This record gives sequence, C-alpha cells and structure tokens, in this order.
Amino acid sequence: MTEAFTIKNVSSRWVLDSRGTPTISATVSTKNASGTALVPSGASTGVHEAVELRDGGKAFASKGVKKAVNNINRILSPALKGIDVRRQKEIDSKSIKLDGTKNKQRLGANAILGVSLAAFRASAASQNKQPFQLLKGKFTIPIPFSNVINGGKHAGSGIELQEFMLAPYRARNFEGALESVCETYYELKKIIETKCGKQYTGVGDEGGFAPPLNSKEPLELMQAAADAAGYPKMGFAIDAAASSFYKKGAYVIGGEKRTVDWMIDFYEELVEKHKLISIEDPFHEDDWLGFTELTTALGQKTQIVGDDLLVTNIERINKAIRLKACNALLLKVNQIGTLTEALAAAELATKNKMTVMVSHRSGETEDAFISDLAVGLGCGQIKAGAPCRGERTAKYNRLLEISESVKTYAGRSVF
Ligand code: 2PG
Ligand code: MG
Repeated sequence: MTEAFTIKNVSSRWVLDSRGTPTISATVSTKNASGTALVPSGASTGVHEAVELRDGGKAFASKGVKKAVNNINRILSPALKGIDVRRQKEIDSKSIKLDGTKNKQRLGANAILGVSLAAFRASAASQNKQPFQLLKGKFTIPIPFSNVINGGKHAGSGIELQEFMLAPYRARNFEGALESVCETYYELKKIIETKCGKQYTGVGDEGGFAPPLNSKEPLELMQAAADAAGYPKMGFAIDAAASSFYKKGAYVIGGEKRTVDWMIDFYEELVEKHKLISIEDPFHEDDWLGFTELTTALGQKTQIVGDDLLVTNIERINKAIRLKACNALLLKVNQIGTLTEALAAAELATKNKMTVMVSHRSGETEDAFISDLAVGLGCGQIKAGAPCRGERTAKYNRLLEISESVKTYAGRSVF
C-alpha cells in the first residue's frame, strides 16, 4: 500500500435533508484527496430496512443525528484510519463488525453508509477518477423514471398510490429523454391547473404535483400531458408503495377494503390501458403471495419491482428468486447501509435475470451519488423524482455531466 491511499481522517457533521430533517455528512480523507457523502432518508420506509440512528428527545422532533455523528467521529474514525481507501470491502466489513448488530442499529446505518460512500468518493478522487469509473458495469446512462404525481406518504393529495412516473425509454439519448420529461411536466401543470385549480399545482416530497385525484386519474392526466407535449409514446410506471395503504388485512383504495385479487385486476387494467412498463411494490412488504401472483400474471409484460419487499437485502432477494415474487430490484444504498452490500445485492439480482433500478429516497440531499451508481452499474434505470426541487435535479444534472463522456443511453435495451 502506498501512503497516498491511506485513510488519514474520517469526520462527520449534521446537515439538513430536503424535508428539513437532520442527516449525516461524512468526509473521508487521504493525504491528497477527500470525499464527502450526504445520506438520504425515506418516508415510506420498509420495516426490514437497516436502522437509521436518531437521537430521540425534543430537538428536531426526535430526528436529530448527533449520536450518529459522534459514532463516526469517535468510533468509526479511529478504527478506519490507516486502511487503504481503495479497499471498500475492508472498510465496510470493519464498520459492520464494529456495529455488531444485524440491522446496524448500534452505530446507525446512516453513520455507516455516510462513511462507506465518502470512502468511495475519496477512493475515486485519490485515483483521479470519477466515482462511476470505479464500478464494473458497462457504463450506460439510465432511463430516468421521473415521479411527476406524488401520493401516499409523500403528499397530502389523498391518492393512495405513491408515485406516478414518466419513463422515456423510447428516447434516443439522455438529453432527449430529459427534454421529453420536462416538457410533459410543464403540460401536466397546465392540465392540473385547469382540472383542479391553481392551488393544486404545488409539489410533494419528490417534486411531483400533488392534486386531489383518485388512484386511476394520474395516469390519464399524464397521458394527456405527454400527448400535448408531443410524446404520445411516453412510457409510464408506478410505485404503489402498498404497505402504506394496507390496513388490518386489506388494501384500502377509495375508502373500500380490497383483496389481492381485486388489486391484481386493478393493476392489469392499468397495464392494459396505459402500457405501464413497471410496477413497484404492488403489495405490502410481506405479501409474498400477492407479489408472486402478480408476477405470474404480468411479469412477462411488465417489470414488477421489489422495494419494501426486498430492502436491498440479499436474504430477501434470494427468497424472491425462490418464490418468483418479482422480476426487478429497487436498489437503495441506505436500505442496507454499505456500498459493498448494495453492490452484492445488485449482482445477485442481475445474475438471476432480474433488472435493477437505482433509487433516490423521498428525503434527499444535493448529493448525486446515485447517478454515478446507476451509470457505473450499467443497470439502465434510475428513479430520481420530478425535474423539480434541487435535490432531484442534482441527480439529473450529474447525469447530463456524465453523458458528455458516456454516450450510451439505456433506452429500450433494458426491457
Ligand atoms: C420509494 C421511495 C423513493 P421513500 O418508496 O420508492 O421514491 O420513497 O424514500 O419514502 O421510501
Ligand atoms: Mg418504493
């Protein structure tokens, strides 16, 4: 090991995320280079996710992260100094060992992830590389899955389903894809203003509009907007995030209790009518049976994505493979807590012919790491919110920057 790559320091402070909630900023430095990472945070978090350490108490409605900051500064920092920053696996496994719990609750998955991603950035900087260049996939600019209507826990719109996304998989390159998303987004605003009133053109947590609609209407408005913008063949996708409307043994849609069979008919109708190319979390996080039934019914036509179902966790992905519960993995680094484990999850999924979509969280920051991750994995899909709000556009702007050197746009090849 040459001295230039030795970790000299690891430090942390708290910063704010896009909901005004504290989160972790971590910095790893070597003699001549350093990397900083900011950690995102979900609202519709799966119960099987790794645990974010929060302070409790009165400050910040109990959501402070001073304990996690201290764990970095006092426990992880001394332990990681001296390791070669290029040894991501060693760094991550050391943190995991120091934590010692199955779900990272002692030091906090937020603390451990901050350090993991900061080390990755520092490693890239110390080798004069861009972060995506450290990954081993075929570098590809992903299809942006852009959430333009927000429901569920991300908005007060009353729409049960959480996300309604534009997916310009037919575009010829990334610039064209982004242009079609933005122009459709402008038209959608006009349509919502006419249908619901100007007061409903405000946005939800991920920058999408949050008008009061039922769960079938958003896709109709989105198709009208895409038509008006001149993109009649725009692709569409949803994230139902069904755990959030599963109450006392039933899926509650439009105030009615619905069964798995009813939900399957509902999704089939949406796929028929709007040619959905992707459906995420159609059932709650432990409804393996529902997932398997839907994948059997629709899996040849459309992507069935496991988010809360899989939580980027190898054990749960293996179970999904066994049960044929879904055919795609939503990859969220903070669900599992280290980059090494997230990469292993992506590899396992890919080996088993599942597609992979890299994802942001509803609580985000200006850190655009996920753009590098999606390009470097070459998985071809990213979900990063509407083209609105700085923490969302940061991801798209980073992809624009990378697309100056990486020319391949994933497009249709993904499906
Ligand atoms: C999801 C995510 C991101 P959250 O459900 O896929 O869109 O939401 O971060 O709130 O879990
Ligand atoms: Mg989801």
